[in-house]
Amino acid sequence: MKVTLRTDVLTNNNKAAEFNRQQFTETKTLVINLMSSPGAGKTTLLEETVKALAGKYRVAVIEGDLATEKDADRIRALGAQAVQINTHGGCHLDARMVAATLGEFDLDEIDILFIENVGNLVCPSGYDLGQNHKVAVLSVPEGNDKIPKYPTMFMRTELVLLNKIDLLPYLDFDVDVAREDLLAINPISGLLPLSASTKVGMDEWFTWIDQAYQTCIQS
Ligand SMILES: Nc1nc2c(ncn2[C@@H]2O[C@H](COP(=O)(O)OP(=O)(O)O)[C@@H](O)[C@H]2O)c(=O)[nH]1
Ligand SMILES: [Mg+2]
Repeated sequence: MKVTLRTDVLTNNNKAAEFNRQQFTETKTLVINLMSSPGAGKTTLLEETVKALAGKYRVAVIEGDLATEKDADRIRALGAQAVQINTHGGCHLDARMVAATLGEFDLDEIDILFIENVGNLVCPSGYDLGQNHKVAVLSVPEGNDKIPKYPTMFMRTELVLLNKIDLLPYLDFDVDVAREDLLAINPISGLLPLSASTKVGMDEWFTWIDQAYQTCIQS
């Protein structure tokens, strides 16, 4: 019985994800679903990304959190449109929650929509939101064991941003080991070390976005 219910939930999610994907495809909107544990630096990365892409792309953000508009307010402070979803206890966004926000956006006027998922290394990975790309953020203080311990998150991503590399001199984290662990469970995902604070590595992230956008509008 429990298995049937879960199947229904995912089927409904997948229908909503297809609806979202259709809207995004028709309007040629690049959509990136950003996932990580709480505090890895998703919003900080998005703040720096919104600032860097201003004038080049029209960027909007969906923020997912259990409560508050804090992250949406951080994005709005930069002049970009942000819609906050509060899950009221839910540990991930689902495609229906995203679909319910789409009326608030004019997708024809948006080039790139970032979705900051709820901070959690488990639940968000199982839910298709209709995005073009799933990107995970792992941060240096979380330690080297997280990729092997949370494989469902890292086996489904196309890119892992290794954030807070400015802290490498102070913490016991080996970037080569992270690269090997990721390769073992997901040979197609890249690993990009960067720091949203010092901006080291951020240009490669922006280049990745450029390429993803070109692929999106040509498809
Ligand atoms: N040292 C360092 N701290 C960072 C970096 N990126 C984010 N932080 C800090 O990490 C904390 C959590 O960041 P936030 O963006 O809110 O994480 P989120 O919960 O994943 O959205 C904040 O105190 C940020 O200032 C970084 O590259 N280096
Ligand atoms: Mg955040």
